[in-house]
This record gives sequence, structure tokens and C-alpha cells, in this order.
Amino acid sequence: MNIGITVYPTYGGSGIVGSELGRELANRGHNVHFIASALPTRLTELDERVHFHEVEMMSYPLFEHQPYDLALATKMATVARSEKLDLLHVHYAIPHSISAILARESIKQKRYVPVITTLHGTDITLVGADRSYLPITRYGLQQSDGVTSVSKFLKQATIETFDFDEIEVIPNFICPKHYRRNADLPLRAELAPNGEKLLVHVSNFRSVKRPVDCVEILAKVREKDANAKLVMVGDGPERSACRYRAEKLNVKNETVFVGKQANISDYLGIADVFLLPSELESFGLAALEAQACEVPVIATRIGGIPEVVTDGETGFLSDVGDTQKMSEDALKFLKDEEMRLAFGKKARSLAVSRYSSEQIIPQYLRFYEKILSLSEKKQMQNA
Ligand code: GMT
Repeated sequence: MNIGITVYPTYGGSGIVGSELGRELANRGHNVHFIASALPTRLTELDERVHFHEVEMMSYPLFEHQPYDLALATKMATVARSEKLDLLHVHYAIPHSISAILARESIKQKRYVPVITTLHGTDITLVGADRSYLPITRYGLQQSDGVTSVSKFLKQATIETFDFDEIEVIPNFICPKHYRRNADLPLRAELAPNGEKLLVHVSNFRSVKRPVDCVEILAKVREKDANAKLVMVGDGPERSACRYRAEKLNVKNETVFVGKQANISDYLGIADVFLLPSELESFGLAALEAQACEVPVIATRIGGIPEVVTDGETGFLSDVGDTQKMSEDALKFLKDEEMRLAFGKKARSLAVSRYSSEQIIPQYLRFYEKILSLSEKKQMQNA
């Protein structure tokens, strides 16, 4: 197949999933055309099957705000025709599904290119649910040829907010070869030179991730185990609030901010416990990546997290903001190595058996085939 994929290239889980999906599809012999404003961060290499088409923006004094959605639609239509795309698969509804529908409609006399929209989370739960975007998001869902969501929770949230239920749940995935335990890396010696225990958090430091709670958890853990350290991977708006809290709680020297990293799997591969105290999470990709690296997860019992983290088996779940319980749960792992290892093994085995790319990519391919055959039938009826 010739597949067009659009993602937000630099920020957030939806871009990661879309990019990894493209790479996996190319590995299986498909031609993948990324259409985005910049090269997606996880897409470091292009080859004969992975192409990148940059959305060009014309700057014009009349445009106070550049109409990116229209430039994207134009690029999608151009690429769809020149590369004979079979379908356009967009990640994150706003504005990608609207641009794709516009592209499809603008060229449909020559070639009908079905649009598949994958919902990731805040496109439904925050942005899409806001009154200013709700009607256009609903239109995007209704007009897409196929819609998928990354969790059962997100499907249900979409039904409730948009009264739209034609959604196939296809969960996020990991490559088990890439995400694996690697505790002997020199990185471990660098971050824990005196055998410290490492609590690791990975996110884009938006307030919805509650990264400050990680610092609270560390401070509470250190009251009982002075050997614990916190490694904060990523960057974003809450980073300075985290630093400030670390200073206030006297754990500044034990909280290491390593910023954005390309090699997330290295940090997860050496972690002892992973922290994800989010306020909202439709899936929690970082928790899945951690589990694939045999790292037990301390997270909140919200959104799609309970679909990914099995409370009492692969980690422990708490109410949002309950840093006391989260710190007690983290301590259980730090104190009992046998238990930590057992949870880690179970976490890896569930991650691989339910969410490996070997399981999930065929689900996308079957969905593509279903949508292509349905839209072919529709075209024949309309002809
Ligand atoms: O929260 C983010 O990091 C950004 C956001 C996105 O769409 O880029 O992430 C969402 O999609 C991820 C991949 O499907 C999910 O793992 C995250 O749970 C989800 N974030 C939220 O629901 C807050």
C-alpha cells in the first residue's frame, strides 16, 4: 500500500505512535509518506520506503495567523495524487482529520483517498471537548472513512462527548527488541554512582502529567530510604515548577533533570520504578514502554491507564494527587528486590503478549483493508 501519515512531529505521544507505525509499515513492505510541518522526532532515517513531505507555509501580511490547516490540506492532496496514496492516516483529530477530509474532497473526482483518523487523547478529552472545537471535531469523526482510538476508555469518552460510536480500538504498541531491560548500561553508573535506586519519569512536562507530584513522591520516599533518586526525562512548561518544588523539599541534588532525550529506552532500561502521576491519560504510552523494560509502574487510576497497568501485578495505581500512597507503593519496590523483579517480569510479559508491534500492526493493516473495501463499495454505488 501507499500510505500517507500525518502527525504532530515534535510534541507528544501521538507523534511517536504515528512515526513508529510508519516505520513498522515500511518494514513490512509498504510505502509510507509522512506529511507534516517538520520531520517527526523519532523518524531519524528516511529510506526508499519512508518519505517525508514538508508542509510549506506562505507568509503573507494579511494573515495574522498562518492557516496551517489549509496548507496541510493542500500538501495532502498534492501528495495523494503524485504518490497515488491508497489512504491518508492522521494521528490526533484536530486539525488533521479536517485537513485530510478537505484534501480528499478536493481531489475526489480524480481519485478517492479514504481518511482514517486515530484518536489519541486530548484531541477528544480536552481540545475536542472544548466548545470552540467540539462541532468541527464531531464533523471530522463523522466524515472520516474510519476512526480508531488507542484505548477502550477513549472510545467511551468519544461516545459520551460526541455521540459517535463507529470506533475500532487499536491500542498503542512497543517494539520488544527496542524496549528491554538494560541495567548494565554505563548510564546507570553515571546516574547512580553509589548504587542509588532510580525512580524515573518521562513526559512532556505539561500540567496534565503532574510532574511536580514526582518530586513530592521522591521527598516522601527519601524520608524512609535515603538511597532514592529521581530522574526526570523530557521538558515542558512544568519543569521550573518541579525544580522549585525540589529545592523547597530539599531534594534538589537528588532530582536530576536530563531534558529531552532521543534514547528514552536507555533511561527506562536502567530504571527501578517508573512514575506516571497524570491527571488524565487516555493510554499512557510511557508506562507501556517502562513495563516492556521490566520496570514496575506507579501511576494514577485514570483514563486508559488501568488497561495498560495491572494494579497489584505490574505496578500500583492510586487516586490523582495521592502522593502519600504512591510513595508507599514505590517504597515497597525499593525495599523488596524480589517483588520488584517479579512485577517487572510480569510487566514485560504482559507488554509483549498484548502490545507488541507483532500483535498490533496487523490490526492496523486489517483495519486499512476493511476501510478500503468499504469505500470502494461506496464509490461503486455512487458511480
Ligand atoms: O499527553 C501527551 O503526551 C500528548 C498526547 C498526544 O496525543 O500527543 O498523548 C496522548 O496520546 C498518547 C499516545 O496515544 C497516549 O499515550 C497519552 O495517554 C495521551 N495523553 C493524554 O491523554 C493526556
